[in-house]
Amino acid sequence: MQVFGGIISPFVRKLCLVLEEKGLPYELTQLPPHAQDAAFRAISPFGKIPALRDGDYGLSDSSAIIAYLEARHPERPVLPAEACARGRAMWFDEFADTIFAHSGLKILFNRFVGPKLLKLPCDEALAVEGEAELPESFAYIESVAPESGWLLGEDFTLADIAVASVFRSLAYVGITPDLPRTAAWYARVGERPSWRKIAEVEAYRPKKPQ
Ligand SMILES: N[C@@H](CCC(=O)N[C@@H](CS)C(=O)NCC(=O)O)C(=O)O
Repeated sequence: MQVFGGIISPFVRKLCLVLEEKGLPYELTQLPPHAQDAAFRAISPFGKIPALRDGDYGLSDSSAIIAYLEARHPERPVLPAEACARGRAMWFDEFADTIFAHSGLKILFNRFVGPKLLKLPCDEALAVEGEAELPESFAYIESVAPESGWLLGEDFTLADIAVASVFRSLAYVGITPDLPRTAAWYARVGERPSWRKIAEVEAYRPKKPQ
């Protein structure tokens, strides 16, 4: 399998963490959104990252891809089978992507990815807007963060992966979880072998040719 997208994206990281948790081999081709790579564009109609190629099959959108992987490789699940828990897992995924990351990316893009990586002008007003929105997400996460274990109980699931992945992206702009239950849960996530593996990928920066 081949994953397209830069690991700094919470959605790309989420997908890679799911692949690691499932023990599925894959190759990561790091590229930015809208990259003019033909193999990538063939499977990401709007140029968004991530996208996945699996043999003849191609798909974009992290949540769609994870639903596909879960159906194709149900062993070592990241989604619970029980109906209420499955619904909650999808809720956390949706919350992470469309509320938490929606605010966080305003900051990440305008203070880091845009100006530092893509050499694009920064919209500081949008970053400030994201900063004003984030406390609501932080308060919500703190209200559901468990004293021990994971967001859905005993099993580590997509719920934990999706929310933690947004926090990891926010670290690029100096934002870390500081509410106590959230910080303790996030530290536990950081001990997962899957997380450590992705942290190594994320720490590696290929040198530019001289
Ligand atoms: N819901 C999508 C979101 C993907 C997404 O928006 N990725 C960003 C990068 S973090 C992107 O490609 N942005 C470019 C764009 O929106 O045109 C997913 O989960 O994959």
